[in-house]
Amino acid sequence: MADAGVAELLLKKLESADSGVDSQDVARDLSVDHQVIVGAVKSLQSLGDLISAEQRSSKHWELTGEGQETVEQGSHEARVFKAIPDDGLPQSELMKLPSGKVGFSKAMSNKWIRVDKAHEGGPRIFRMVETIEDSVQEKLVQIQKGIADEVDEKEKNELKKRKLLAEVTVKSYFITKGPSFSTTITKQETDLTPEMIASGSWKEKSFKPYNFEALGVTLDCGHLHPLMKVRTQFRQIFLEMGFTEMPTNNYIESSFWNFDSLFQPQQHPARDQHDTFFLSDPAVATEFPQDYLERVKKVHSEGGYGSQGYKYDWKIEEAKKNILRTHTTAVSARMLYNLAQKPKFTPVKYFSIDRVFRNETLDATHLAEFHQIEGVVADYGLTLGDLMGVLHQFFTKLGITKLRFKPAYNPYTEPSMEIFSYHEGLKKWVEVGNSGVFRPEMLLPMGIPEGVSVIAWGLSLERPTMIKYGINNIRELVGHKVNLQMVYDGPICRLDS
Ligand code: FB9
Repeated sequence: MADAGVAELLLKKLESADSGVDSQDVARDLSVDHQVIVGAVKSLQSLGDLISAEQRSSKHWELTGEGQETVEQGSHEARVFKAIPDDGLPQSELMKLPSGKVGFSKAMSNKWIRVDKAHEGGPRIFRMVETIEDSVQEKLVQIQKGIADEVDEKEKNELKKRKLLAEVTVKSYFITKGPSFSTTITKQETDLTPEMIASGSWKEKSFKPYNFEALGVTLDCGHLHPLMKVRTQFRQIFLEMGFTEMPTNNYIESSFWNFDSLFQPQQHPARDQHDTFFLSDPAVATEFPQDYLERVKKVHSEGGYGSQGYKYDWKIEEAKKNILRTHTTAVSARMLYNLAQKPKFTPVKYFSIDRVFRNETLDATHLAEFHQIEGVVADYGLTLGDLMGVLHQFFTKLGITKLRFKPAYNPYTEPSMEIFSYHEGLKKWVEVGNSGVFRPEMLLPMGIPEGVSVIAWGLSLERPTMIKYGINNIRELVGHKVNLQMVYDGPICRLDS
């Protein structure tokens, strides 16, 4: 039966009804599935106010399959009673009957049967009464006839426990005439054509109302990964703050720029295999600014610029080793060195957001690589207060306003601070980054002028992304196990709300 036909039949039933009709009743009258009537209701509602439909649900009792079998064959206990001849039945035989186990215990509790355990040949079952009244079957017959009210709730629940009866919730619509009720369905136009306007025929036509709730057609197009959406937001924040993006398109870095230029000693644990990925080919870098390299060697091994240095035998072989960069601070070092080569120092604000690699223990929130976000400001006379100020400005744009700073240690910054923010959801302070003032032993060998200080901070891209997108395991965000549907469905990112 076509939906349009069903819809018109529904309207005709409604016309003759006193108040309204129930969709379940209509489905029964028309011998169609209830969902067909629901479809007709929805299509009539989309045409305007022809009908009103109010969802309701009702409960009623229905016999289960076993309940139906009991109506036809009697209860299990009645079938057991009827199976016992006058001279009794071995218990072992009785238990083989389909109703044996359930019927035996019920018949015993009804005192319909007894067991003679001393009987020769083994326990034997005998009837205790001449006739029985199968009340279970009688109640189910009453319920089946629709006179369930004569069976009290306690008895119904008893039958429900025996899985002979089930309480079924039925959802339906109570349908009434709408303000624009009509038994005929006029086709609704979806387009206003030039012909309609010219002829004036539009005046007699009804137009389908706009559905402003309709979702746009999903385009079969590319999709940005959530990390890239959040990166764009962070990039926007830095650009608004007047920062310039650093060129980070070199995952491979020499140990010199990644560690030595940052005054990180060659025996520092972060520089060995268990923390860093070393390249086998090309294993070493060969081009360095020689004069600068000599100054780095000297400040590590002998000190200088007011520093006593680390007093160890600095080796060029260590510095030449190629690695996957462990932080984007290596790029910051290159940028600051280039800045120092210019004839005149000018204050700068740099930022970077790119991948870094660490040979670390993997867990639900840490992989061997992540995206580091880094901000750097170089100017005369910058202080820790300036660093705190720029951090408040930066994190406020993320919607993070309550910050606390905790003294920390980095090989290349002094002082250093871990950055904490109060998480309203978790009701606790969580680490949101690290920061510090680059050491003179890093800046002065580059040629950065005395009096210029450089403040910097860093955080990861993955942590805020996981929080904003409600992802608990980093493997759901990046890696070969990512469900691409998550990428397709991911909403745009707004970091400040
Ligand atoms: O990102 C981190 N946490 C974070 C950041 C933002 C955020 O936003 C909320 C939604 C609004 C939430 C959380 N952290 C730094 C803190 C922790 O996640 C930490 O466990 C993991 N850290 C990474 C390094 O772990 C090996 C995050 C990563 C990190 C840490 C330090 C730096 C960069 C990244 C740095 C630096 C630095 C310091 C001085 C000078 C220059 C750079």
